[in-house]
Amino acid sequence: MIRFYYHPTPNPAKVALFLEETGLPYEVVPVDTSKGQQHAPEFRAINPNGKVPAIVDTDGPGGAEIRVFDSTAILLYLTEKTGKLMGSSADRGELLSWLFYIGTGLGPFSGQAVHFQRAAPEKLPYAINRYRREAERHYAVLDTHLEGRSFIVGDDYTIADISAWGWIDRANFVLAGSVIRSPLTGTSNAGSTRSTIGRRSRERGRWGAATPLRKKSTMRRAGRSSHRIIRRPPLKGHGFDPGARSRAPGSSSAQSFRLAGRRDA
Ligand SMILES: N[C@@H](CCC(=O)N[C@@H](CS)C(=O)NCC(=O)O)C(=O)O
Repeated sequence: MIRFYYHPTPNPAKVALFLEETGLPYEVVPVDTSKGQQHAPEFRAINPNGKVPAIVDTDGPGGAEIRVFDSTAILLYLTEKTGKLMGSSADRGELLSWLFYIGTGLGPFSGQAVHFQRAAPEKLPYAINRYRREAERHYAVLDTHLEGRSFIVGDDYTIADISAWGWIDRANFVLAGSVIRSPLTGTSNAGSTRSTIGRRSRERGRWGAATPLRKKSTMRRAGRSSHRIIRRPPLKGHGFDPGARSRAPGSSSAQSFRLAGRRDA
C-alpha cells in the first residue's frame, strides 16, 4: 500500500496521475500546505524538505516500509516498482533527460514565476521578468520538442508525460497573459499532449485522473476508486487538521487551489 501525502498543487498532481494510471492501491493523506502542515515534525520525518508530494510504501524493497520524497524520485521509484510507464531501455537517456528538465527547470521556474507574479508582497519587475521569461522559455522548449510527437519520449506514454502534465495543466495560471503561444490553446503541441492525457484518463474511466484530486466531487468519487482518504489525529501546533478531510484533497475547490497556487506552486 502506498500512503500518498498530498495537496492539490502541481507536483503532487503528477503522483496522483501515476497512481490512477497504474491502479496501484493507495491512501491519501492530506497535507494542507496553505496552513503550514508541511512543517509538522511528523511530516518532516517523511520529507525533511517539508514539501509535497511524499509517499510511504508499506511494502518497499524486502517488504520494508520506506519513504520517498520529491515528485521525480517518486515517479522513478514507482516505475521501477511496477515496471510501468518507463518506456524502452533504448530511450532511458531521453526519459531521464526530460524528467530532470521538468523537475529542475520547468517546475521550479514556473513555481517562482507564480510566486513573484501573484504572491510576493512587493511587485519586483526584475524578479517577475526573470522567472516569467525562464518559465516561458521552458514551456517553449517542451512545445518545440513535442512538434509531430504524441509523447515526450519514444512512442509511448511514460512518466515524462505525467511529470510534464503537472505543469502543462497549470500553464494558463503560470503564463496568464502570455505573449507566447499558450500551451493550453489546444493548438499548441503541449496543449495537444494535455488533451491526449485527459482523453486517455477519461477513456480509462478511472476517477478522472487528468484532473486528480482537485474537484469538489473528489470526495464523493473516492469511494469508487482504488484509494481512500485517511484521517489522522491533529498534530499539535501544525496539525493535520481533521477538517482537512472535507477540504483537501481537491475539496479545496478553485478558491483553495488558487490560494495554494499563489503560495506554494
Ligand atoms: N522538487 C519538489 C518540489 C515540491 C514542491 O515545491 N511542492 C510544493 C507544492 S507543488 C510545496 O510543497 N509547497 C509548500 C512549501 O513550499 O512550503 C518535487 O518535485 O516534489
